[in-house]
Amino acid sequence: MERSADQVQSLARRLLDAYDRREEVVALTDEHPDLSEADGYRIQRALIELFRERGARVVGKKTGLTSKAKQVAMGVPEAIYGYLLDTYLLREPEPVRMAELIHPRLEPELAFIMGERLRGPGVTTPQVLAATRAVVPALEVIDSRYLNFKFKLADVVADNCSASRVVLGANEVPLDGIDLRLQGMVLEKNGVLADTGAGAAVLGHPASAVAWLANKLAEVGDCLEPGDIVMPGAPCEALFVQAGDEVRVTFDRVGSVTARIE
Ligand code: OOG
Ligand code: MG
Repeated sequence: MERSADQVQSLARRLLDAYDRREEVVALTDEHPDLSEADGYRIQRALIELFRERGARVVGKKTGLTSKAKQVAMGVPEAIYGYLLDTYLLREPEPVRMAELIHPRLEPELAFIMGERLRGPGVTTPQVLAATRAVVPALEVIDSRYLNFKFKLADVVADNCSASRVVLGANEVPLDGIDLRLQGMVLEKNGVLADTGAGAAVLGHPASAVAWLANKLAEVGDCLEPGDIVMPGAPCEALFVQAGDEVRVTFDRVGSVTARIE
C-alpha cells in the first residue's frame, strides 16, 4: 500500500527531530513493518527537502552497502544511496565533534569529484572514470538515527543512509594510471592497524558503485553533476570511535586523511 504524503512527511520529521536532538529513535519498520524501499526513498527525499528549507545545499551523493563486509555487518544485503549536504563537510584538520552526533562510526572511502554530468540509464564504469575529475581520500562519519544503529533496508534509506559528516583530505588526485580495483588501503586508529582493503571490495570496482548510483538516480530523474562529491561506499566495516581518537586512512598513490575525534 502506498504511504500517504502526510505519513511520508511525518516520518521525515521524526528523523529530522532525532538528528536535531541527537537522540536515537526506534526503527520506522518496527511500527510500519510493510515500509518498502520505495517508501524509504520518498521519506529520504522529504527529509532532504526539510534540510534544504533550512538552507542546506546538496553538494553530492553517496552510496552505501556496496561491499560484502558492510552488507554483512549491517545485515542489509543491498546497495543504497543518499545525498551529501554542505553541512556534512569537514576539511582536514577540522575535528569530528562527538557532542554534535549520536553514536558515530568512521569508514574509509575514496571520494570521487565529478568533472562532467553523468545521467543514466546505461552509465558504465569506463564512463564514470572518464567523467571523474579527481579522487580524494575521505573518512565518512555515519551516525544512524536508529536505536543501537539497527535498521532494515527501508529504515536506512529513509535516514539518508546514516549520512552525517565527511572528512575530506586536501589531496585531489587525477585518476591517470591508477587502477582503483587494485588500489590498497590501510586504516589505522590511534596509530594501530585497524583494517586493510582493496578497491575491488566495492562492487568489484569503486567506479562501478558510482555507475550504479548514476543509473539508480535516473529512476527519479536525477543525475551526477560536475563538481559533485560522490562517496562510493566503504570496503570494510565502520570503526567505533570516542573522543580523543584519531583515525587515519592511507590509499595507495592518493595519500591519506586523518580525522581527529573531539
Ligand atoms: C549505512 C551507510 C553505509 C557505506 O559506505 O557502506 C555506508 C550504514 O552502515 O549505517 O555509508
Ligand atoms: Mg559510507
